[in-house]
Amino acid sequence: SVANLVNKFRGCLAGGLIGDCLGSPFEADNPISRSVLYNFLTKQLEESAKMFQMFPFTDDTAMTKSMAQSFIELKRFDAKDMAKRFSVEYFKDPKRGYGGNVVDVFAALRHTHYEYPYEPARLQFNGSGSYGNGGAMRTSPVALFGFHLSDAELIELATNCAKITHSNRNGYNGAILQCLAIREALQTQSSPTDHSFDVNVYLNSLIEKMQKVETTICTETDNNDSHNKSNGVPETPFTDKLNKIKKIFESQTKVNELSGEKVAYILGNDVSALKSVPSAIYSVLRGQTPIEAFQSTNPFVRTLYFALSLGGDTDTIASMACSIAGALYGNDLIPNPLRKHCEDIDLLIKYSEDLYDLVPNK
Ligand code: 8NA
Ligand code: MG
Ligand code: MG
Ligand code: MG
Repeated sequence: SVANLVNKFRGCLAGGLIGDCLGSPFEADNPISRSVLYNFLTKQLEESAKMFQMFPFTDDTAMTKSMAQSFIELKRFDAKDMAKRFSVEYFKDPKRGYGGNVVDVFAALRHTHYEYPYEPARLQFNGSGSYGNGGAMRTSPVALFGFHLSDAELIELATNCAKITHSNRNGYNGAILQCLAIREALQTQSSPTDHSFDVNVYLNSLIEKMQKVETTICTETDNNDSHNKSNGVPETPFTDKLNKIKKIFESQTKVNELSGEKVAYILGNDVSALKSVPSAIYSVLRGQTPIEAFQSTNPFVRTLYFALSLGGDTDTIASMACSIAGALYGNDLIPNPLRKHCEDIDLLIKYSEDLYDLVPNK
């Protein structure tokens, strides 16, 4: 059993919202100005602000909310219901900064009355499917709803949820990795005094699981395996990135040397899942030790700072990083001022508690 699991559930959805809302003003800044970022985050952490500027959420949270609502109302996974919620939400409120092509999936889903929830995504990009990070960015409700599932069951659920919009192997494998990273965080007990945890144990567990995912080839459902094999050996791009991260964290000197800009160069910071999910995970691990450019003793704040400092797809990378960090450290470690800046924070907290109530045998 995990101590204070409900606090971790709250931290996960609150963290994801905070990363999205506070990351979106920097989206596409490449590289991001260090002084602008320093001043921005310092201001949002101000306890005694007279007025808390409200930052709207973007597509990341809009889709996360639809996923959570579907699980909470049906108490099970239903692809048609989820597809319908994505699409209805998009047409109700389209200006949330959705990805350039995923909007075609929403239109096709509506056109076919959600009868074939996986078909439109399969047809994207001439049949190769989207490898964007849109499947990964919204996966936190899967990790919460599926908290009690076996790895195999959780992976299957994450895959089926992602494939409603992302049928490319790297698109849904990114969602699987993000989902596993959150579940692992929920199961990790950080120290109650200094919030430390064993980075190596955490990474090794993810590497072992992801290697299994990437070397197991599914046949009929996967429309792009042929693009991802050389000489019959499946490519393992996510596992390779995790191993790269592991190498970096073997030396604290190396970790201290690497600025956000350098990490973005090594791991990526764009809208593809492959070049954003590992970067989010890196940011969480980086939050374990002090950051010279932004002095904070709070590992959640350090994670947020570092994720933003990567530049590029900042809302999505910060959202994914902070949902993992929130799941690790719990809601109580998230500074109150940060949440006060975010649209719909109370609703996301409510959803996290509703999802917690659905976990059996706690
Ligand atoms: P998506 O499926 O439209 O993918 C996003 C983009 O990735 C596409 O528009 C393509 O440019 C590219 N792409 C994906 N798959 C392929 C492929 N097989 N071949 C060639 N190019 C490909 O949408 P998504 O849901 O994955 O996107 C999520 C991202 O979009 C998030 O960062 C989210 O915040 C949003 N976003 C919006 C803006 C904006 O200002 N509108 C900017 C960046 C990101
Ligand atoms: Mg967004
Ligand atoms: Mg189904
Ligand atoms: Mg984004």
